[in-house]
Amino acid sequence: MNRTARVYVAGGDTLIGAALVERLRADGYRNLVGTPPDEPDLTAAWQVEDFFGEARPEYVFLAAGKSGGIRLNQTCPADLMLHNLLATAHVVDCAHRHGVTKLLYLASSCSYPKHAPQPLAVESLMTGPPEPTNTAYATAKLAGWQLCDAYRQQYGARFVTAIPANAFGPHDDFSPDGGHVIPALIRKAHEAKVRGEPALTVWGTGRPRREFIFARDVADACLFVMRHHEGPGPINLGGGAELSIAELARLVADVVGYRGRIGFDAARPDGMPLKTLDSGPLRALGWRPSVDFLAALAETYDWFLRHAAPVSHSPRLAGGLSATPGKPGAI
Ligand code: GFB
Repeated sequence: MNRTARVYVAGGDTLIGAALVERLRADGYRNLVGTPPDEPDLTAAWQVEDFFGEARPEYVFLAAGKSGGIRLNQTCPADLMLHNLLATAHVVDCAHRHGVTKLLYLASSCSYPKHAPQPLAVESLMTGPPEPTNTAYATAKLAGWQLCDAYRQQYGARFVTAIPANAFGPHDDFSPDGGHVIPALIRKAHEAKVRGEPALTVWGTGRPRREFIFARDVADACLFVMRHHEGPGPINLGGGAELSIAELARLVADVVGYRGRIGFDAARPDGMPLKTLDSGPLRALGWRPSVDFLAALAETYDWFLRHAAPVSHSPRLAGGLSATPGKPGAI
């Protein structure tokens, strides 16, 4: 993939998509097409068709598709599944018909069977049901993987699939209800600190364990996979930072500077008890994550403060004035 190639990051405004656009620009890729705000509505087939006809991308990173944390998966399974199925089908089919050289599709670790052996190896995909809290989204991501493989089988398309661990970083969704655990806890710990609350409540028992990967490392791994992995079969992108939710909550509180008590709401779902990836194949190809986990948490908090923190959290404005007229204390 040379630096003059026309490269399209589908979902350039997503957590991983934004990191990919930043990385490609930093690496001197001058012909990025369809970057926000010029991206078509991927749920509208005619818009995707027109875009591919005009922009004629040679390489595609398919990072598009709505996603969210455990709660959003429970409250909006139809939205998440439909958006991912439509966006993926439209981009993969257009990529084929418009002669894209290579496409990298980003699936999700929640597609693994809930009780598969750990760390999760790609051979265990579709050997059992996924975690019930995210079955719809997980199924859409499995369909995306199978669709890429089907185009490979029928047309010899160089469409490969990568499965990242739980990603986090700048451009994440910091909404306390819909976001993933790291951005949600950063927001909650920050708000608890600003309001001087004695305790921070974490969902679930705190016992589940997750492997996390920083978005910038995911972008780095995606470029590596685009250059060095041809499949068949998907490849895991593990970040190597594995810890319990209770340990994570303590680290986030430290990074944010929250000194209060941490409590657990066991009435909330834990989801998968353990979710770690077997990244042996990627390591064997020579890729390793490079960003230290604690430094990545601190950078993510800093990004939150500069881009997503409620303005009303400055002590002078608390309790009344807001950035959005008529909506007290909201952004
Ligand atoms: O990040 P998260 O929503 O994703 O939750 P999953 C991880 C763990 O953190 C769960 C706990 O055990 C949650 O109960 N947790 C504690 C919290 N406090 C919070 C909080 O304030 N917000 C959130 N969100 N979690 C997702 C899938 O599963 O993984 C998605 O639902 C996607 O579809 C994503 O695949 C990568 O790891 O449980």
